[in-house]
Amino acid sequence: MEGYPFGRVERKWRERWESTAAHRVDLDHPGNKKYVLVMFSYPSEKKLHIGHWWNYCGTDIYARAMKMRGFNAFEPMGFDSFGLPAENFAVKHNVHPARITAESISYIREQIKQIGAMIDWDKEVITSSPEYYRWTQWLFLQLLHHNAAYRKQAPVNWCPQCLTVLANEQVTSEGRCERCSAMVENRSLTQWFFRITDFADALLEGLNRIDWPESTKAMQRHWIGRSEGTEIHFPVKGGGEVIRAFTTRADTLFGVTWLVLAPEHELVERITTPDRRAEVQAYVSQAKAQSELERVAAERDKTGVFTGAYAVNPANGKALPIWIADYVLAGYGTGAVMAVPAHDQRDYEFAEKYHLPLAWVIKPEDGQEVSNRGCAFVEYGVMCNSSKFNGLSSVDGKKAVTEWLERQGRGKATVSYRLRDWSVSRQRYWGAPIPVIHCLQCGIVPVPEVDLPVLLPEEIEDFKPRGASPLGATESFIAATCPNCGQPARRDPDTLDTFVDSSWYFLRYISTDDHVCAFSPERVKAWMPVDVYIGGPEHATGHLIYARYITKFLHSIGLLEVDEPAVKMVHQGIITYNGARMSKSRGNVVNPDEFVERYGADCFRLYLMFMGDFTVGGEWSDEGIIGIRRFQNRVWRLFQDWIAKKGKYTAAVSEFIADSEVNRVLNYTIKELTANLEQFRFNTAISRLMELVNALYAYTAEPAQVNRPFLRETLEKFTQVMAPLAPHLCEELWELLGHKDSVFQQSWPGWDEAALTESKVVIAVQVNGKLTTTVEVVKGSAQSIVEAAAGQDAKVMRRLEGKTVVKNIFVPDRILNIVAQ
Ligand code: ANZ
Ligand code: ZN
Repeated sequence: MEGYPFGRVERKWRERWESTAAHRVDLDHPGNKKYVLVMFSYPSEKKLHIGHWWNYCGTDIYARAMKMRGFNAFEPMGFDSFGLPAENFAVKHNVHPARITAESISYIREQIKQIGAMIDWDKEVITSSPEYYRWTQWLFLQLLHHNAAYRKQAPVNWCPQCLTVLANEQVTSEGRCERCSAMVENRSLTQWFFRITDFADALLEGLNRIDWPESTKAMQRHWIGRSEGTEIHFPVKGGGEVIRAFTTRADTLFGVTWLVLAPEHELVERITTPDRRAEVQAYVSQAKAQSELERVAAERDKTGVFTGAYAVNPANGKALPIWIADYVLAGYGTGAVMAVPAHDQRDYEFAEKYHLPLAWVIKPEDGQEVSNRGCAFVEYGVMCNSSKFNGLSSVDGKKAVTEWLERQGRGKATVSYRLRDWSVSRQRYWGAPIPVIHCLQCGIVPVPEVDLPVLLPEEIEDFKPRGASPLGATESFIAATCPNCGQPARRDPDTLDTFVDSSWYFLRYISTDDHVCAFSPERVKAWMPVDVYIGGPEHATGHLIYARYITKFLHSIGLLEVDEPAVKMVHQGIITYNGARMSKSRGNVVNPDEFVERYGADCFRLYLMFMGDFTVGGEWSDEGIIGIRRFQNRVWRLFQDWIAKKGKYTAAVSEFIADSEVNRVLNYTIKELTANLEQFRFNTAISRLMELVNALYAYTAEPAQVNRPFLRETLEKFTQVMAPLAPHLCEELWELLGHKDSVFQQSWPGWDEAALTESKVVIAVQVNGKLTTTVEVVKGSAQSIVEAAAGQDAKVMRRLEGKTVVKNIFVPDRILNIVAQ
């Protein structure tokens, strides 16, 4: 028999969906809404890769299942088309980014349509379109008006290859540029920042309320890095200056034997004595050239230089030499550290190297001697050599010392964070222009909202990066009039980082028809938060922190009711090929188009999802898809058989239906799929469907026992639960069953819990009327199954020796009588 004609069927249903606007979501009638968001893609390549397919398939299966379960499921799609990925691609091919982006988007959009996903394209968002970035600029202005955006000179990450500043979140743990892998440098530049640090505690607290993978929450907690401690004031000898050091171990205050400042610390120049100046200056300039990650690497040899100055320990009046060392970071704590070599391993090694003194002030609770073991004792213990604090535990001691300092105005309890403000300006062409004007008289003047968008000029001599923004050299863009005083002024030459664009796109999806607001108040009220967000864990400390921050910011100024963007987060797994992650650099990528062409979209969907658990991933194999094609053909044949043979089946409802094996498998399948699809366990869902198909083949093998109404109902339910996984095929099957409407308009079938138990019966087997043996089978088993069981029985075989079976008389669930001569 001919196989499943996927080409014709898939084309037909895609056209039908389009002509009937089947995927249209009425945002003004949210009903039982389910906002299913998948991370949109950078159209930096002209093609979708397997990873996109994996992601979009899983998302669509979930959304379709939710729709059938009565939710108003919204599954939008868009393109994150501004920023480095798209621009670097354009630079490489020497084409204008606007052109290459437009081409990529129209190509990729068609590819996504091939997936057969339930996307409402009316709600498409393209971050590089003026209709969108107008609102990104508006968002920037909100931040500016609320003092959450500011401009300052600061040490920043500089990528020497992308020729732009990067946020800390865009530097890998090896200190490389996330986009091009070049080693990131440190530069001091005037840049725009968003005060994400104001929300550090809110970002931590919110993690307790959202259903996100624990690993991602842990990464965010670590990235924010909240640390409770004490700020201690150390007066500098012979001057009015005070060094404030941040410590988490105030209990070790009596063990401080020197202080260390970050090379960038503002006091360095003022306190350095003339004889030390040359050495200190040389050290400062080499330290500044290194990235933070290099500076704090644990395995690195610690270096430093003495400034010639001394400070006083407020606890015991001892003089403390002041050093500078590059492992102390200017941006963490206060940029100054009290060194306690006896109880901090880094300080211990530093003391050995530079022959600095050491004082033991914490001993283990068991009184063991630790001063002779050749390393610092870093654990908590009991205070000693600490005057009136002796005998206090570290925990109590930290509190007591802090309170004692507070009473004298020499310190205070404080909290430090690892998180830094988000650097958002980029010296690149392909982004949203920063909507401010620099005026000699008025300073920084925001562009009035009515003048938005500040259009990115398409006609530009050279868009390529050169170290300063190419817009700065485009006079027609940069020359402006100050909105405040009317004098000639200049626009800001930088553009916004692509992560600003993607920090709020989920709000625009529900408001693409709104030309007055970035997002409509009623819509966000009805649709936010996102119910399930699907995307990669690699965004844990980048996009996913930014999106949470912007949501919290908008909440804080009263524009959003919610303060978290997504209730639940699902990370997709990784697809490997020959054991390695698929990547262009490894040359082991598979082009999805080829397979879709050869096997159809549904087959490809099923195959991908069958490869492994959605959140884990799987290993690609070219052959594996053939097995799925066979399964699809088996399904197809089952329905063709139904059409051909249904006339032969009995029309009566048999009393054995409720007990039949196929009924049990059917109910089990529905129950399992209900849970599996909700939990993104698509691979197990497909296995269950395969089992049901096997059971149906066994059942229909004997037309005489087939009950027509029951089989029809079973085929219908099968089609319904398979539909989210293979939408084109199941629409066709639904039609084959005689329906005129779409299978996606049906409500999800329920299951009968009572039918799930596999009940066994004992059947008497007679040979020529004489009881010969008994066999135990599943209740409702077909005659053929009982015959097979009986045929293997030794006693039956002996009785039948030398005889031929004439006929079998079968009473279901009771007797099999074999008549033999
Ligand atoms: C004295 C001390 C004694 C420390 C001791 C530790 C152990 P977390 O937990 O990560 O917050 N520190 C403070 N500011 C620093 C900076 N800007 N650059 C590098 N190191 C800095 O770490 C806090 C500890 O890291 C602080 O506590 C300080 O060293 C150091 F037995 O102070 B401690
Ligand atoms: Zn002005």
